[in-house]
Parts: sequence; C-alpha cells; structure tokens
Amino acid sequence: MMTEQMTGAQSLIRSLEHVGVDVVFGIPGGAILPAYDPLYDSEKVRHILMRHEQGAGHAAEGYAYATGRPGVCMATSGPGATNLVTPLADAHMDSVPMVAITGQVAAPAIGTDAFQEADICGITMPVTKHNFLVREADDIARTIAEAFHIASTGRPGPVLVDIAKSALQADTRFEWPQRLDLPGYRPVTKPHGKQVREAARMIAEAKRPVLYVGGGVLKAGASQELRVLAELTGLPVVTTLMALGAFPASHPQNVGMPGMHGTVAAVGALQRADLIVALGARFDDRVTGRLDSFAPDAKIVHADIDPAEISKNRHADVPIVGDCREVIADMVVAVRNDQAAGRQGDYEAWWDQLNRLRAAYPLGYEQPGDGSLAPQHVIQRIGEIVGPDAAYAAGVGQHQMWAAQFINYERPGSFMNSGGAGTMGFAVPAALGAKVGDPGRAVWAIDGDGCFQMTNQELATCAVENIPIKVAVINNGNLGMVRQWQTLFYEGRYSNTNLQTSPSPGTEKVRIPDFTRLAEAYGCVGLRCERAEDVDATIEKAMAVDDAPVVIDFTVNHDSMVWPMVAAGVSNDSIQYARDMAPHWDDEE
Ligand SMILES: Cc1ncc(C[n+]2csc(CCOP(=O)(O)OP(=O)(O)O)c2C)c(N)n1
Ligand SMILES: [Mg+2]
Repeated sequence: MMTEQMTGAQSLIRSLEHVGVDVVFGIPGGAILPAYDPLYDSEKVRHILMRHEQGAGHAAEGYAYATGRPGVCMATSGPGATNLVTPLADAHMDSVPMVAITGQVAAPAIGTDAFQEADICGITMPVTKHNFLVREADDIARTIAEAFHIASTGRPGPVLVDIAKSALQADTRFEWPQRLDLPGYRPVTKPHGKQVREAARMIAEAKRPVLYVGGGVLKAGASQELRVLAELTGLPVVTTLMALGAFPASHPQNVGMPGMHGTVAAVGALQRADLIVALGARFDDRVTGRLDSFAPDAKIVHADIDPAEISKNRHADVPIVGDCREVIADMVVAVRNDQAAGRQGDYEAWWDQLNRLRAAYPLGYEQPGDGSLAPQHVIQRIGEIVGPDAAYAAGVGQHQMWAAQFINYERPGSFMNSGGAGTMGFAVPAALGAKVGDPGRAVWAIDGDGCFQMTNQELATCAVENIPIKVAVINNGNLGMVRQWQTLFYEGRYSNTNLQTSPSPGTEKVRIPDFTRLAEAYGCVGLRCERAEDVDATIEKAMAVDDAPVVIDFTVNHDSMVWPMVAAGVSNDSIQYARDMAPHWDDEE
C-alpha cells in the first residue's frame, strides 16, 4: 500500500491525479486556497482560471460531454460555492458526470456564520447525485475516490465534495483506497432477461411501434447498439433533445425530435403508437405534453438505469432496469431469436402513415418579409458548412430549438445543451470546456443575445488560455422565446423582453452592447453579419481563424418563431405546424 506523509491539500491534488483528472476549472479564494498551492506544482492537472464559478461548472459539463469523463470544477466557500449551484442543478437534470470541489470554513468554525460560510451541502442536497462534507484530512483521498465513482457510474450526475480549510491544512498520510465501500449504492446494469424477451415479443406483435430514445443512450455509449436494433427491427426512431446524435439525423428511420418543438412526424409517431420502447428517456413534460392524453393507445416498455424513472410519469407495462448499452444489446439477441423463429413485425402501414407526415410537414421556416436575416437560415448554414464532425453547444431559447431542428447531428457528442434545467448562459462555458476536452475538434456555441450576456465573460478565459471556440450569437435583440410566448399567449404585450442588442423599430438605433466590440475587448475576433448573402462567407471567415476565439453577431429578424409547437400543458394532438395551422393526421380523403 502506498502511504506518504503530506497535507490534506496535497492529498487532494494527489487524489485528483490518481483518478486521472487532467483539467480543473475554477476560481480560488480563502477557504480553498491551501489546495491551490500544491495545484501550482502539479504536472498532471491543468487548472483553468475562469471568470465566474457558474462558468467553471458549465465548462466542467462541456468537458464531460466531450470526453465522457467527469468534469471537475473548484471554488471557494460561501459565494464561490453558491455560484456553482446553477451548474450543479443543470448537471443533475441532464445526468452529466461532474465533481465539484469546494473549500469550506475551518471545521471548528462550521455553523458559526463564519466569514464566507454557506452550508453548501445543505443547499445542494436536492441538486446533486451525492455530496460530502470532509472535516478530516485523512478522509480526503477516500472521499475523492468515492465522488468520482458515484459521478461516473450508474446514472451519471454531479457530486460535490466540500472540504474544511482545516482539513486541507492538516497533516495526513496519503492512502489511496483499494476498495470502495458504498453501502446502498449498487447500480443495476444487467437487465432482466425475461423482461427483455417480453419487450422483443411486443415489438414483433406491435403494429405501430416507436423507439423513443433519450439522453441515457448517449450516456451509456449505446449508439452502435441502437443502430443495430433499429435496423434489425425496422422501427421508427425519435431522438429527444438530450439524445440528438445518438442516432444519425440522416438515417431514413429517424423521424426526428419529439416534444414541444418537435417534428410533426415524431410527435405523431409517439401519439399514435401502439408500442413505445423508451430507452434512457424519462417522459419529460416537454415530450409528453399533457400527460393524460399522451400516446393513449401505447403499451410502454421503459428501460432506464435509474429505477426511480420507471413509471414515474407514465406507467411502464414492461419495466427494464439496466444500462442502455446492455439492454439494447440483449434486445438485439432476443429480437434475432424471435425472427429466427418466424416472429417478425409488419410495420408497412405504419411507415406509410409516418412517411406521409414527414412529406407533408417537413421542418421549414418563412423568410422574414422585411428582408432581414432568418435565424433558421443562419443556423442551418452553420450546420452545413461546419459539418457533423464539430461539436455544437446551444444556449436556451429560440436559437436552442433552431439549433436542435436545423443542424443535422450525425454522431454522439456533437450536441450539448441545457435540456432539463433550461439554463441560460450554458453555451459559452460549455463550449469552452468541450474544446479543452477535445482540442482537435471545432466547437461552436450557438447562443442567444440574452444567454450570451449571462456568461460571456468566459471569452476572457478562452482568449487568455488559448481556447479558440466560435460563438454564433443569434442576435434577435430580444429574449426571443419569451417574446414568442408573449406574441402567442399575451396579445403581443412585450413586457421586458427587448434587450436592445440590435436595433428594432421604435427603439434607438443602438446596440448595447455591441457584440463585435465586446469580442474585441475580450481579445477575440468580432464579426457581424446582417444579410443572407453574407452568411456563408462570414462562417468561412470565422472558420479560418484558429488562433483566437471568434464571436459572430448574426443580427437577425426579431419576430421569427419556433415551429412546430405544442403549447405548454396541452395535448400533443394540438400541435401547430405553424401559427393557427394544425396538421391533418390522417389520409386526405
Ligand atoms: C437563467 C435563466 N433565466 C431565465 C430564463 C427564461 N428564459 C428562457 S428562454 C429566455 C430568452 C433567451 O433569450 P436569448 O438568449 O436571446 O435567446 P432567444 O430565445 O432570443 O433565441 C428566457 C429569458 C431561463 N431559461 N434561464
Ligand atoms: Mg434573443
């Protein structure tokens, strides 16, 4: 056994090296300061000094998306730690593996309202997979080992390790645990064979089955297996916002993204299915619409590694607890056996129906009447020119939905966004983290003018640390998604949604801030594009820059809306293909 005399802080850094951490995103401060001293000497761990702890947290998420390994962020006690709450909640909602390390006031001062004291374990209890308060130096190595194990196994998620300053300063003997003892934590990965065979039987018997693929398939690294299952069975596939890239967008069996802004075909497929095979998906309200009218005729097979998800929102007729990769691989075997025995589904009529919907209601958009730039056009061209090898990070709002709709994601890891929490400010720091995790890949943030203003200070981090991401700001001058709801549900009363980031009728012809000048102030290249004929050249110009981050202000139409749309709380049957335009579900007689 390896034991060595050192401080708690040294033991922390040694532990991070032990688990293979190569990057930490953080900001120092009093309580965590002892840890920053040995970090200064580490040859294995690069620390990236962020400008806001929220950025550190989202960067850790982006790193996790790019590498599949837990991202690591670090902050001091009190306000440093509370600034991590949003990214922790974000990672919790989207099952992103992440370890957050925070300094805490000295152990004897805990509970005294000491300077910069916050009960961060109490605060983050509901938004972390697990958290630890470490008061003794001797506990640091074991706790770090456990934290990484918990963050990265089972259903991944964020784990917070809060370490008292006195523990960092105390002497200890470094001892790496040989075995982890986590009573009650034993994620089931191997699915039950009987359940899987039952699912295969139902697939063969169904007339209108759908594979409803969620983010769990990406987390499990099960894209290959999914493709085999899809092609073997011939089932239509829908991929949720969190699963974009799990199944190639260009695959003929991909009928699109379901949900509030999904395709008519994908929403219709779920709604009219007689069998839904949910794989690592959680029947989120943005997918189901009004739950009691969701997919009324469907039997449900629900596979998830987290037993708490199964039958949470919709009763599962066949529950399967297990890792999606193992579940799908076992399903492939079961389906092959069925097919060998002559049991095979016939979905021809079903495909006729879905193909009709696909042909009648493709994704599309209207050109603005005033000659201004269509945001959808910008995003579509970015996807086409930059291509499927790049990684794209979206903010939250209209631009996020257009990024989901108009870029074709062909491979896992090509799209990251804040799906469950809808955290504005996610894109820039997530793109930063992804670029650090996978420096050889082009990384584009598709951001909104509102979102960008929440975390754009991380452009300084990108410039100083040589992290050349591209940021396409889809500048509609507004909190566009909120404005869309005001247009549709509040009679066009635009209360507090005009940001004045681009000139709009009736307001001063000002841009506050001017994003190109802001970019330059941050040591980035700033470009602007306002006309459709300049879009391609601007994207190419940005691509040609490889020694600095680039920000493009795409000044776009203020009134463009995201379609299709299922209004919040209504049935998916009421999907609008465009404003006041409901699709015809059945044959036109
Ligand atoms: C932190 C946070 N605050 C508020 C919201 C509510 N919200 C959702 S979308 C949106 C507008 C985003 O504006 P912008 O970034 O410009 O994107 P757009 O919809 O215009 O593309 C707002 C305010 C949110 N999701 N997150
Ligand atoms: Mg906007």
